[in-house]
Amino acid sequence: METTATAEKTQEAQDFMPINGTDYLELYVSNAKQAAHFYRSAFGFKALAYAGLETGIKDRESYVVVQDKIRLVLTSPLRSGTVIGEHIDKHGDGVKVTALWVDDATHAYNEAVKRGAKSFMEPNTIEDKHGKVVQSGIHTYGEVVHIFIERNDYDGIFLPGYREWNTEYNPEPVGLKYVDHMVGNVELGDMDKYVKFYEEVMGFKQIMSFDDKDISTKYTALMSKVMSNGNGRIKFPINEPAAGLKKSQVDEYLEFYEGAGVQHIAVATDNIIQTVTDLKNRGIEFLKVPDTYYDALAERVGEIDEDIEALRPLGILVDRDDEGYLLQIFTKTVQARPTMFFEIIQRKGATSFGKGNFKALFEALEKEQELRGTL
Ligand code: TYF
Ligand code: FE
Repeated sequence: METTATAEKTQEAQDFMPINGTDYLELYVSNAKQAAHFYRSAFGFKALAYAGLETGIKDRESYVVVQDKIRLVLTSPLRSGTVIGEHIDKHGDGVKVTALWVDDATHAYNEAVKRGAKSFMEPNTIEDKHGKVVQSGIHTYGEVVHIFIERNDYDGIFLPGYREWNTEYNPEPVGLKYVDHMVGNVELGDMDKYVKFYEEVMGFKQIMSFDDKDISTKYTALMSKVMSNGNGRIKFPINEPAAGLKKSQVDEYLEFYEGAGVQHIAVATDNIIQTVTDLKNRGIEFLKVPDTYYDALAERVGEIDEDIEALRPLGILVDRDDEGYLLQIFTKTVQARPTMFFEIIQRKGATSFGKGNFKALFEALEKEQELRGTL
């Protein structure tokens, strides 16, 4: 009994910042109305909520779309000279907020700030007739922020301040379930600073690391460390460019985003063949690896449930680790600048990130860079 209680206490003490999952991701974009249409039409999200002129907000407009556990907030300014407008002018469209669902947003904030986090938003309560939400926020790499959302006393559609967004146009979902991980690109030399940030300020642990020996092609080199919270629901790999022959994909991102930011959002499906088929039919473009990748696949990954000949035309990649295997594929970048993209991932036991695919993937990325003349 004694030991159990002590073990629980230790566990609790270690996880001073329990997080239930990703609450929402907010993107600052130049045309939220059209972006929302894209995420509904092409990515299978449904209209959920709206805030803007019709809810009494004068300077910005937000559309919220949802697919299973994934919520995206798409926000644009409604006039010049706003903070959001400045963000878009500098970075183009991109992720501003990673909101984390917690049971106590005041506690999360106090613990983080006590440990050195820079405050973005002090704890405050927002309310409507559906209840109340406590929110708070801290800065992370670049201009990205983490907002803590405490919503245990709220049963509204999204957040106070938003109204339901009713529309008859809601294309079929494509089977996206939840955010598996979200990757940040940081400037050369900054990786360890942010590893330390996630360890010390948020109580995360480094669960994996890749260096330029694992991930180098003829041109690209990068280093990556994967940070995870206690229950594993939040995984934030961090990439840093490493010296390579030419400009790496991380360098290209940093140049066009004009600083550190979110590089890719990996979303999980439990039927990647169907999901990718649907996404392709709706015009989403994916990176393509050479056909020879599939000739060597069976030998590399062994027995898998899927027919390799079904994966080949879709360009779905496979990798195996000690615990199982995973299937993954990467979209081309999804906005004007060659910055953010999506990963579609299906895990069949594997908890890793597809190290065995890095070489083929980065060579495919370099082909895109070559077309842009940025390699
Ligand atoms: O999240 C990951 O680590 C994998 C692989 O620029 C990856 O999705 C790593 C870096 C990168 C693209 C993909
Ligand atoms: Fe990934």
